[in-house]
Amino acid sequence: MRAELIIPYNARCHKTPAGSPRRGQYPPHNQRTADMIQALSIAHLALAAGGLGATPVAETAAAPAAGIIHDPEFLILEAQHGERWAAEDKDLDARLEALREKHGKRPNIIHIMWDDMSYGAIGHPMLNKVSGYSSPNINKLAAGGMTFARMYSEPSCTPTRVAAVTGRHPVRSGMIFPIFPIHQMGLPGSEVTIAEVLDDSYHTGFFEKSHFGDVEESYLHNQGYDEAIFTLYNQFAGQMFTPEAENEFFTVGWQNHAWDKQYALDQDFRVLDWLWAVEGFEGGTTKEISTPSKFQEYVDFNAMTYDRVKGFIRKHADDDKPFLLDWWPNVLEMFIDAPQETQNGTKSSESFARLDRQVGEIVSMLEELGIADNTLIVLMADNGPMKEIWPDTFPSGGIFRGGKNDFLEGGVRVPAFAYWPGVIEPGQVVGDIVQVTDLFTTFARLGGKMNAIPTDRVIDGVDQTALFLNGDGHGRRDYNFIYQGPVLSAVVKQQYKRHFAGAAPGLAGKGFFDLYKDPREEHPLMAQFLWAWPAFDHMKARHEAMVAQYPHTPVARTKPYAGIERL
Ligand SMILES: [Ca+2]
Ligand SMILES: [Ca+2]
Repeated sequence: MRAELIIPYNARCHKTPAGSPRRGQYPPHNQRTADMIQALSIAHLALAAGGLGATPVAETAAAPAAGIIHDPEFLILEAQHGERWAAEDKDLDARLEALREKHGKRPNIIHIMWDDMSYGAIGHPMLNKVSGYSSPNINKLAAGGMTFARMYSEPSCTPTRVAAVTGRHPVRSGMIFPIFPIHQMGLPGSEVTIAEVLDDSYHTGFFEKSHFGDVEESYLHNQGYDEAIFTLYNQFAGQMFTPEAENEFFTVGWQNHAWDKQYALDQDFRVLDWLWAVEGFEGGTTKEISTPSKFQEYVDFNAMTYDRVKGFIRKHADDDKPFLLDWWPNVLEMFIDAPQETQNGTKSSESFARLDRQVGEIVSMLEELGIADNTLIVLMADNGPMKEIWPDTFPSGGIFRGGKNDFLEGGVRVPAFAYWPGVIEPGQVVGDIVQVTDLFTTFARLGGKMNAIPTDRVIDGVDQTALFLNGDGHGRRDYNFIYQGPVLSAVVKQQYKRHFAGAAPGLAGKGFFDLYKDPREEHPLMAQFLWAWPAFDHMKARHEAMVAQYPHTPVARTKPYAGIERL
């Protein structure tokens, strides 16, 4: 089946591109600029011909993005802004080159991403006060760098993490839900991670929580990272599959004494021989490092990986090659045995006090090593708060409605900051939309490896270097597709959002929101948004046409724990 690209139609314009529209298509006689017609026609012809190949798009794309297959929504923006972006990119390249000359290498990149936090929970002293705790070190970074007002994650752990390292919505690789022991699945080897893109240009290290699964091809050192010490699953498996958790009713039926042997015929239903964290080096062996049988072992693993994070920075600080450090810590500790240090007192806020201190230590260390001004730090949560463990979670609600796994803003609008002294101007709050996939593309650009991004698949991540370096209003996307698992549940465009989940067929239904007027998505509208009904329909149709052209690939499923030397 041929995919159809629905091109925006603007009746005020009468210019027609070469060629006449095919049946079933909207006539492409749009546009505000001749470029737009040209780019969309090329995109459309390429789609109709059976593939949106690298060559035709390259002719119209801004140089740094050449060859990358983007969602049609980006092509529409590029057609309208490509000329301006190309000029801006030239300037950005000159600035990045000047930095490279100054420091003798491209920038180090540190991506710190933790779990399950509500928007506004950190980074702002007033909002700290609202919840009765403080994050002084991250607040300082926010004040000295950039706060993202519209950073979108995916709605849960595994999906966001996959999006960050592959630059693709996780639905495209079948990584659509959090993976637990023993799911026997993981990130397919065919996905190209940011570590594979940066390859030999960077030292690449991955530390602490991957959540990418338990099959061999998903191990991070098999996905391009030089050095990786990481959990196959999440921070709950590490502390909830313990006697302490069963005693506290956080876990039911896991411990051997808990279940009725008399009637349990299937002795293999509960798989107890599992494995949590491993260590590996690219091309080397994989070793089990920790599978906690009690809570303290979980704490010890986290402390050990933090030491390894600092060791990784020290080891590569003076090297000719820059480094990419993905430190995705297990923050939450459910059995803290220490004096309460926040007024909030939840396990989430008490645990986060430790990460805030560690972030402060990392920044001090970069300063002492003299590499702070050649290091970009991006800090963010991976999704909204986990309401299921209330009151141990960060305050749910807050500015947005919803939490982890919701397509509501509360599930996917996360606290996020970037810090790069001397490059990112201090004290900025940017309102441009950023999606977590954009980090992949932006890091590739900063690393000088845009040409290593695969061109045989859709890349959702947009290069946001201009936003990082030039600030508010210089972002390159005004849209976001919000998936829950395999379902496209909502679409955001500019300040508007449409819920597709739960909509009855046949009418648009009351599913439109103005996020400025109604950030909590409490007042669904329809009549006021009749103008936007077709526009959102077309966005979704174009996106799905591209999926038909580049179908999703399945998650990797095979025997778990292959190649691991057990403890
Ligand atoms: Ca999470
Ligand atoms: Ca790979």
